[in-house]
Amino acid sequence: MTLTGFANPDEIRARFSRAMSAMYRAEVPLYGELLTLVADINRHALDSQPGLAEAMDQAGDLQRLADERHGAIRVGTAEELATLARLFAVMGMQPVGYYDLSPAGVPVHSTAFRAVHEDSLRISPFRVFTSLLRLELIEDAPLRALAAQLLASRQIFTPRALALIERHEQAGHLTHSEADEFVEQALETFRWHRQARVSQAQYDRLHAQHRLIADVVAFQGPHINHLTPRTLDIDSVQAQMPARGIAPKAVIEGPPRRQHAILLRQTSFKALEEAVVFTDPAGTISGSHSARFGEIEQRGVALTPKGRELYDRLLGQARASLNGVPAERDPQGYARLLEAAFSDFPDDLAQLRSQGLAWFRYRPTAQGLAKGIKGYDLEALVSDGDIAFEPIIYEDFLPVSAAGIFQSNLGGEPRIDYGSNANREQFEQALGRAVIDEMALYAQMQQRSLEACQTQLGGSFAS
Ligand code: OOG
Ligand code: NI
Repeated sequence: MTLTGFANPDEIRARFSRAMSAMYRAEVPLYGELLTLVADINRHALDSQPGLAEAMDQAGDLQRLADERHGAIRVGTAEELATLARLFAVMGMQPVGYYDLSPAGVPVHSTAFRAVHEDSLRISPFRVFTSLLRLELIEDAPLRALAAQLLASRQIFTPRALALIERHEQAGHLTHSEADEFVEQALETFRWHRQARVSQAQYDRLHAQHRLIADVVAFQGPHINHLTPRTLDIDSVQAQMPARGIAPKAVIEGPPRRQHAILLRQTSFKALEEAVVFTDPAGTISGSHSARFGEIEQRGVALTPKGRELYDRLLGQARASLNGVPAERDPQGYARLLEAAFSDFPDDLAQLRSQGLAWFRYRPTAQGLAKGIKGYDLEALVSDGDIAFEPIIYEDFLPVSAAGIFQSNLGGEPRIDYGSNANREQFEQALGRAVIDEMALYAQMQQRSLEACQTQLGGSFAS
């Protein structure tokens, strides 16, 4: 606790993330099993790869690892989304990026709430992938009306949570005891509700339109649908999951395995078929709903727009060479296609840097500090060993991967063709503000590290 009377937003976020994890662990026991597996494998990776722990420690990436996770929720209305943005702001989380999932047959668009500054990310990188249901993509008008009416009549925030959000906006901070209460109250929004707000018949109609619509509309709130720990070796976790009673999806989403991880690799598993109670008289009718799942991810270096373009192109190439056969049918074959396509992507930090494909954080070495250099150019300082560089970790998500995660957890139902309906403007209007461009954030991080080098070494250098 600090000496001031006010709670630090980064601390509130760290505590909220821990509280969410404890709640999800109690609700979804398989998540606890997954955490144990990931911790074992991370420890093994750190023990067996010389230099890894030190490199991660240097980058400020080691301390946050055990506590690192993202979650996901889905909301139904503009007001719910805008209020969530205000709730996350109390914890120093802002909306970053816009993701359109409609091309994958999922009627939502999304953003990720997260901290944006490296100092805050080091304290807690907790992120929440947040999707807004797009009722306008549902063609069945009576069903659309039912969904709209159900959404209009629910309140997903507790009165006290709303009061504390307002308090934070007016005062600019919360006291420690208000922050304690805020964490407790905010958590209520993400809790699972066994009692549905619809009859069995209504649930069936919503579900028949799209499982996701039933999930968003039929319940009291946007239950957290997964929490994802970060692993240092996703292939080992994937291989060891079955022995722990966890059946992962067949294919790891994202780039192939590499010497130097780029962006994000993810795999998920279906966690639960949950008992629910419908509103039919006397609550006699009960059924089940499956929404909540587990996921793991491995994060690597963030790519520049040029690197991202190359990634998108090579991924597209690998997928095109599947010739329409689902990757799940031959995971090994797909892994080979992916590796072949990505042989065109340099797998060497110096190359990634010199070709401008990835973002890096720079810092003066002991040698550089001892010399106290002035006026050299950055490349000379790097090649002389006066300045070192390390990868900036990717903090965001990937739309193609997210679509794969959505699809595998929605089950094998036929895909609805919503076409491509990106509408960032409409999303931002609902959100009540613009989303932040993630590339600008990475560029700022890199730039701040260069400026810190200049301050520490004395003088300035051309970059
Ligand atoms: C979100 C799916 C996307 C990820 O990590 O890409 C996602 C959802 O199912 O609500 O979590
Ligand atoms: Ni996820």
